[in-house]
Amino acid sequence: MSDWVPYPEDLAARYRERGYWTGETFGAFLADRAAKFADQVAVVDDRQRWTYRELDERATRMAHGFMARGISPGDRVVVQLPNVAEFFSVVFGLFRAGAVPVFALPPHRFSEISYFCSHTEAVAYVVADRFGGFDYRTLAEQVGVRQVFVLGDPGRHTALADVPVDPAGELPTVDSGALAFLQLSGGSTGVPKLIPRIHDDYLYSVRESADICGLGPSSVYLVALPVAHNFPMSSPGVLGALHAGSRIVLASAPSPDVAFGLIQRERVTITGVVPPVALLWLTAAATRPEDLSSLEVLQVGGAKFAEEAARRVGPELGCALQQVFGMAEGLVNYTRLDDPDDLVAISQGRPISPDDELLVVDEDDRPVEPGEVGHLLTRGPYTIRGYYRAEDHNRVAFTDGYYRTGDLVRLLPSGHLVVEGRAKDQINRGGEKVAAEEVENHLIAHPAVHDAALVAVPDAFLGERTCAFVVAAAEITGPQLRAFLRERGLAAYKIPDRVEFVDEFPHTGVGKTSRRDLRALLAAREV
Ligand code: OOB
Repeated sequence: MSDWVPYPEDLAARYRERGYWTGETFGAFLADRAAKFADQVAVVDDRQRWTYRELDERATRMAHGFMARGISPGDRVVVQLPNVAEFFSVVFGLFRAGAVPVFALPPHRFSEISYFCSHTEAVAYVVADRFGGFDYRTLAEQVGVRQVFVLGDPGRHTALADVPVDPAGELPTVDSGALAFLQLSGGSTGVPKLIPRIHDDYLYSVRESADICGLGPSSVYLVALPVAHNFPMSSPGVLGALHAGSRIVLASAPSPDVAFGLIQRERVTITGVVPPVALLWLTAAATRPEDLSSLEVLQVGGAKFAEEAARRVGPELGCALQQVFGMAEGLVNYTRLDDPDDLVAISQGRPISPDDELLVVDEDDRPVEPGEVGHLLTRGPYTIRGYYRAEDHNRVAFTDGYYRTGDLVRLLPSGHLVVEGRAKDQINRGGEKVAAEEVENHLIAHPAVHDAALVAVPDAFLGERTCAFVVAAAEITGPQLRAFLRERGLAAYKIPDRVEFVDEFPHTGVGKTSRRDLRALLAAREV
């Protein structure tokens, strides 16, 4: 059995015929744009400013360095870097060496990283020495992967700066239909799912996204969210920016303190944020001194953006709003820059491609009446056909090649979608996805926990927060349980915001724990 599910041959042929899949690979993509935009600035962070040519040269050096250190084509390498310029030299270096980056996010800890390493049989792990007060070298030691490359002070590991600079040997030829990288799914299951993307499918979405978002050589894209997330990576994100010859500006945090200064200094034209960040920016813009007049487009996505807030963006930030409803599995919807304001305020956009196939169905997979709310299923030229090494789960997550998104949507006559809710056991904590079962498994591992259920609690700022309901088997407190989860190395955003104890769980007709009743119980406890 192969590690990932390829596109059916007839569809792959169609996607090539229609010019969606062009045969370009990430390594060649950067070389081509570097030739076109050589002396333009490609990447800016707190310490550095690289032109396209410099970025290209650094990526090639990294590729040779990784190969000299024994990284071979097809090898998986977990990359966990903050928003720094070296993210690009590392990732494109790996692409050129034919290796497969596995994109972890900075908040991930032992629980997530050790799983990514073991599930992908990663041969190396790339980290920064410290970020956000956390020492990633210690984590690297606990994880115990074969090779660790460190940006900054390497401690006992290898410094990224020390990989050999002498180009030795040939770089491999990479197939555009090969696995390019693995990205994380928000997930709803006990362990995180990894998403296999190929060069052909991802670069198609990148080119179209750059076009839809109007990127060009004079655009400046601010990376406000963690760069390895699918939204800032490709919607149109940093890859869209590189495609179009735009400048990428990396922010170490999305807070107005950091981001507004960068918008003013670099004359940022477009950025993408999650709804809570957009709310913070709306509040801050009224009083902060920075000049945000260069900003043309604020993209908001990752979670539902309330209509009232959406209507404030134009008047209060002086730029256009673009809503983005995407998923790392593939499908991305955008409101278009020429859509009427009223549509942009209420809708989460329409798909990138004319070949994105969308079904809106009821509980029995029958299409709902036009305009009714139903489950969104999708397949198309950049939506995966299965998760990486997840044969059993793929049988439930995909039907006839359609990915079951777990989102409840309504389709407008214009082809735009309105996200109305969710049917998956996931909590969307301001764009950060928490799989209920994953956290429940960690809670149940505590000897004083008989049973646990994680549910969403509505929250004015984040949209949702998490509450863990626990049936205790022995004396235990909420703070003790939260500390237990931290000790197990669970990312901070997955630690329950609240812990509530109950004597037993309400059950549904079929005997499953009823999350709906638990949410109602919580609402009742609040009054
Ligand atoms: C983006 O990607 P993921 O993989 O972190 O999360 C995907 C899920 C969707 O299935 C949906 O449940 C939710 O996040 N979501 C939204 C949304 N955008 C994403 N729910 C309501 N409104 C929206 N605008 O989150 C992502 C990937 C690419 C671009 C943008 C977001």
